[in-house]
Amino acid sequence: MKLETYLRMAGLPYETVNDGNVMKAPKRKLPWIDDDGTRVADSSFIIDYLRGKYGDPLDAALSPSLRAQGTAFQRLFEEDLYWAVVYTRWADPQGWLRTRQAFFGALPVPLRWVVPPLARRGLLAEMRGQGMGRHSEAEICAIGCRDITAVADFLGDKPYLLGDAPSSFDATAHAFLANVLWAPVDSPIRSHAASRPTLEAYCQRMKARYFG
Ligand SMILES: N[C@@H](CCC(=O)N[C@@H](CS)C(=O)NCC(=O)O)C(=O)O
Repeated sequence: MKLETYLRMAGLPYETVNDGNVMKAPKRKLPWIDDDGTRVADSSFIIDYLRGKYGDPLDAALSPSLRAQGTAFQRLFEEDLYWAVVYTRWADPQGWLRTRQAFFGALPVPLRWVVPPLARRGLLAEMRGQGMGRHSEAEICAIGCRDITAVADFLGDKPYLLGDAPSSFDATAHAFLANVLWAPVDSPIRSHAASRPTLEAYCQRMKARYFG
């Protein structure tokens, strides 16, 4: 969603191929792109590549200070809130029911029975390796809620994360906030995000502008 948001923000045409097959991906993670035969993996490296090839219509005018703030919030989303969201989707039993259906519901039997527990085991092991998986549910939700508070306080009444104009950092912010707010997985993190109406308004603004 981050990359699709960026592509729309930058006005770059694209076609999504959503076969969910990470084994074809250069780094065994999604997303990756094929641009006229050039394969690039990882959303941030893809955006760097696209900037280099097609120009930088979004961030060219950002001051170093704004860039630094954008980078710090990007890390908050991608390296911290990410793992709290992984917990709500893959570890929490109610969230897992939703995730299993959404990710694996279309698989034929017996894959539909065999693959989900293996994938879940892998995600739980990654969570533990990263460190988030060692915390209690209450602690993980407290971490996620603190991230949400920081984003909402920083966004304030601004239309976009860094001010009046959208920047590439909004691609990350929109992707993560909309996923917390709108994916059908209930959690204290989601309730906390919903309690800050500027976040919903921000996601609606981005959706109307780029996914209208
Ligand atoms: N830093 C990477 C993160 C990519 C990532 O975590 N992708 C997940 C889906 S959201 C994935 O492909 N997971 C499959 C796996 O780990 O096997 C990026 O922004 O592209």
